[in-house]
Amino acid sequence: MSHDIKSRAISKNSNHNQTFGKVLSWKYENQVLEGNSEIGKFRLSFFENGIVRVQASRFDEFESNPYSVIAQPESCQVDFLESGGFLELKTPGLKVIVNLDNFSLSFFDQDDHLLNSDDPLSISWIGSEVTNYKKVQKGEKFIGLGEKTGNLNRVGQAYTNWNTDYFAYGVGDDPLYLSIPFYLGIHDAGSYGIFLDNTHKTVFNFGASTNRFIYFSAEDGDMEYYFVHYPTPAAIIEAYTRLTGRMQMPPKWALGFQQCRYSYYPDSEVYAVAQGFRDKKMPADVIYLDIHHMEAYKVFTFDGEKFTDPKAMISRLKEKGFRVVVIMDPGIKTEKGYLPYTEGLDKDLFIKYPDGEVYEAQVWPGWCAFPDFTKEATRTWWAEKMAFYTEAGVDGFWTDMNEPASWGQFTPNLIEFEYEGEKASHRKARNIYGMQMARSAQEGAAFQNPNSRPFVLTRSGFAGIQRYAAAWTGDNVASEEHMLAGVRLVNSLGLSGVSFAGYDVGGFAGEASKGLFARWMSIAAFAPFYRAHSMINTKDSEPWAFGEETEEISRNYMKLRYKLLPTLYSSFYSSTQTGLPLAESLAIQYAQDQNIYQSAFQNQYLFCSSFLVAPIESFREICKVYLPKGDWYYLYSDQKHAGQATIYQDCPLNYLPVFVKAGQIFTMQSEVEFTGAKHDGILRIHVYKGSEGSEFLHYEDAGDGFEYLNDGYFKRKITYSPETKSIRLTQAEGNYPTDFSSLRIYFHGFENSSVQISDNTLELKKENYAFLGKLTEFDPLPEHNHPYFEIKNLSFLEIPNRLEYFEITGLY
Ligand code: NBV
Repeated sequence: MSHDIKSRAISKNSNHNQTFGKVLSWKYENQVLEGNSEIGKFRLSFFENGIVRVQASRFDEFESNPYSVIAQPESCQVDFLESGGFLELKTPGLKVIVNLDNFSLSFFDQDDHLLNSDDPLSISWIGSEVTNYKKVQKGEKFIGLGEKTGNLNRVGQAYTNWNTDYFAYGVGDDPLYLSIPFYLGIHDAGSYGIFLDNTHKTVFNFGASTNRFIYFSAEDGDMEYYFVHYPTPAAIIEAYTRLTGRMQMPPKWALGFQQCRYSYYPDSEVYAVAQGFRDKKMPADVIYLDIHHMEAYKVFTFDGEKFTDPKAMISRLKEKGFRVVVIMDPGIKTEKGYLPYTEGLDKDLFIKYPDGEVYEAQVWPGWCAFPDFTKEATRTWWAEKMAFYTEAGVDGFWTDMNEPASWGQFTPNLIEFEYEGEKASHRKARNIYGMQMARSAQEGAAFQNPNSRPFVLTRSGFAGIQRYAAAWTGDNVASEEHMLAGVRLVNSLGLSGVSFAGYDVGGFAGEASKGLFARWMSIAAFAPFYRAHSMINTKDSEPWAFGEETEEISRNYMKLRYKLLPTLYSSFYSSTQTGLPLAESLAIQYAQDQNIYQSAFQNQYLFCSSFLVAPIESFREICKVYLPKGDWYYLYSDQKHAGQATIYQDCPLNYLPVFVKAGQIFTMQSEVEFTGAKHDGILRIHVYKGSEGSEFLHYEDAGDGFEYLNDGYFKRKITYSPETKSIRLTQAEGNYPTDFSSLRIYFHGFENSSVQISDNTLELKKENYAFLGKLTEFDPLPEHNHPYFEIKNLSFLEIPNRLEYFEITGLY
């Protein structure tokens, strides 16, 4: 089947559109269809029942991305048939029809509903740029694509994937720092996902300046995409993360509050800030060292004047329950005698021009060379260098400027990268560079501290970055619109495999008002990654720096975050197993509900499956919230609302609108100062009556280390079933001795005065609580009678956690 495709393709005039053309030959074998068209070759391979990879090239060899997809094709049953001018490939979940006339593809679900089809223009090239044109289905919406600004539904917008350092970006600007060419299409007949697996600059046009088609294109390389179909968006995201991998279990401290600043120095200031949290009784776990920790911005150095004894400083911080995360920029100062530079030269680890000269550009340290993280030897070397920080006691790593950024913001395309031995120019390697730096940081952390879970935070990345790092949305701005845009960015990252994500609370550039900061702290308590950060030369921005009211509100939501740790930790664990995000755009569970795409409601999301968070500007006192199907309880009063309705909700600054989904279960613990601090040993289980039940997987482990990969965990299912009117806790699995000695179950919305456990009837301690309507003190879910604010029908009973399993019945 070998044709001289290369010469054929290149001999043509490349300035006009060149379509893939008729299929001339084909062969089907073992889940793979391969063939040739008039100008190129193609391959369709099934990875599993609901995933097919499509490749089209004008060259003899397909070109591929060695970084993103880690899954191998699984064997699955594919029925193949040829009929007329068409080929049909069908698994139990997906059918693909190839039109031999123009290589246009159509995808159907198992019931023959059309999910997606190519425009007759199908795949074509203009010069090296390759594009796939697709028809728009009835009612089709497009969501995802990772860190992209704009609306939840991306219809009418076009986006570019080209990792870019963009200080103080606008809320509609593109491209930003991190690219994930994966989106979901949702329409009347169903949903699907497409992952364009090409690291070059790519474009996704969802109907900007054209009404004929949507398309995605790559500046160079092959057309290679994965078409994913399962019956729900959740199952599609699970499948996408089977391909590109999932987050690893982070250390528990990384779920706590993190305080950053560009930059805290000297060491006395770092202590003072850390102590501030303890004095103010605001729980916190992490403090950051930004670029001023270094001598002349040279990575792997400490400024000896500002930080006289980093090791002693870090160990003192640890005594207070603080971890230190340190920034690492890729640029290495080209200074004679500076070891990382001379070693990099000697070992040939830097990015070079094609003639072998080391590429240099300016960043913080001045002229710099850039480690080639697409080369294994460089990653290993960097990982070894990280001993400098880990020996001082640093626990986490923050990879910044890894787009890579440089002054001038315009990297020459001819520079060369190793790209795992394939060699690639900047055009192909740029988008993958940041992810490979994050990978190196993760490998370094693991290499230096083999018994600790790595924590890496990255600014830049590509599809699959979730395997190596958490991501934050870069240099946002202290504005109301940025606060809401950040929520959408994080939700969109979650649709694209990145569960562990957040934004700079308070806004990096500019200065937040008191109200804005308070609201941002409240919303971010419901973000997977919870960190405040701000720019050099702005006023103090710690949560106590904005006056009493802001301090109070911040503290309330920080405490709530820590009380919710059992739920958060369990949800992180679930996300490592499923790839589903912790902050779920409503489009995941309510994709077919048109209301959720409205601009007034598109920021709403479910957090840890139970909480519907309705982010709202700080200046509003009342807001419109859309509650999808089901019933919903207002978190602070248990007031119940019927779903599929818009409600008007009071949203004074101290109460962020949050609702609990009826039928859900979540867990809480007592207040703590930091994640590792001892709580009172009672696990509070909150159950909300609903017509649909749910299952909550309670998960615990040591919070760090790798014993959990053996049997060092404690997990059990807590199920609420309205059909059997029961709550059931299964027998715990694993060998981790749970941190909780007793359980307390809170019933929300039930009318019982007693419940049955096995044969015993237990009286519920039911008080006749009254909602007094005055939200003067913040205590969602109060445990004791409270003078101003109480929850109706709140009752509890305590039972030992060691019971094999138990069931509570007779709930009504
Ligand atoms: O290292 C300084 C900053 C950092 O604080 C910020 O979070 C990064 O996004 N960094 C960018 C470099 C310069 C910003 C103006």
